[in-house]
Amino acid sequence: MPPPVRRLVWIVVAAGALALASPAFAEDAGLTPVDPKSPNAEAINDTYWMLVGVGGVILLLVEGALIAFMFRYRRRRRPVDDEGPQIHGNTSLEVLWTVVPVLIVAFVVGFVFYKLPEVSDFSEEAIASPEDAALEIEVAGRQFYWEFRYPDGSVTYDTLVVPVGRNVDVRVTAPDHDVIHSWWVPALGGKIDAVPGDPNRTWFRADEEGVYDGSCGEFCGVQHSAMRMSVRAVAADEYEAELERFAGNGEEQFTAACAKCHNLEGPQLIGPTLRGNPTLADPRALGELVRNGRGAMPAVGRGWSDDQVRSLVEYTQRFAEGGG
Ligand code: HEC
Ligand SMILES: [Cu+2]
Repeated sequence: MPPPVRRLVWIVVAAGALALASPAFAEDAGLTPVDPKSPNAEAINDTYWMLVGVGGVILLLVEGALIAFMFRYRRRRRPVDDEGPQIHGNTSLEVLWTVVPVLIVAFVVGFVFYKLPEVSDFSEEAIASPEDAALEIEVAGRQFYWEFRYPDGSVTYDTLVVPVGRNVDVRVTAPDHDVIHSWWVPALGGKIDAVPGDPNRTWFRADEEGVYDGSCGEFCGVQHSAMRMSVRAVAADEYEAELERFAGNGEEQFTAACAKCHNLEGPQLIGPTLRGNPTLADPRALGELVRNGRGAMPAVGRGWSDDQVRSLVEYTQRFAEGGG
């Protein structure tokens, strides 16, 4: 090889090694999906591994043949302008390389369509009694937090509490004045967009107790990266108590809806540091501010009920005086 080509080869090899090293050393090796903990996530995971398998076999065959042919048919001492044998047509080979890819594609498509219903709908037949009925949750993606409404009217922020082993019917939307977000809890299934005015629907059933992390999967503004959430799957008999712990909890509400832009103490984030601000103790002024926004502050609480403003003030009023 002439020296410039050799140098180029080394640069490509070194860059490739560096590029692969970062995912390899990432926390969870970076390349594989998280362990699925819900039937729909399992179906997605099965599809992923099927594609990795099919793609991997094709990669090995094609690259293996390429490398083998490079050695087998290299020039050796033949002159550069030596012509190889001229071959015209080979019917059985041509039929083979047409039929085999068609079969592979048919297999991939068939597999995906077989798994698809599991990803998108929960099976109503699995619901034997009213207690097994799906828990319907209204999810609103908002700048820059998640608001969860439960059948009993409870509201939680950035934390969704569910009983383990029960179907959860997730109705995902965003308020009309908001932007598009995307619901995404990898261990509990795929992404689904939260579109203003156009509700979407997905589901999950947590197989194990635990806390499953998720985040907004659609760039939605300045604090998009802070728009994280978690699903807490708890034993059925602890569900009520756990929901009560989070529902209407002003501290959770502040952390989700306000703290992404405001410190109570310390440096200014997107908005001013809030300790000592008298608005924090004034339900009318604070309600007015969060429902309408001001200047660069979006209307993070547009549509909030009086109860929601009250739970927030109950928590924030202690910071209005600079003490606390
Ligand atoms: C997306 C970022 C963001 C979020 C979320 C946010 N704010 Fe703000 N906030 C701001 C900005 C920016 C300002 C400065 C507004 C201006 O331009 O006057 C501000 C101003 C304020 C002020 C001071 C108003 C004044 O003039 O005294 C208060 C109080 C306040 N926010 C409370 C809250 C509360 C409570 C929440 C949660 C319900 C919240 N903010 C959520 C960005 C945000
Ligand atoms: Cu978002």
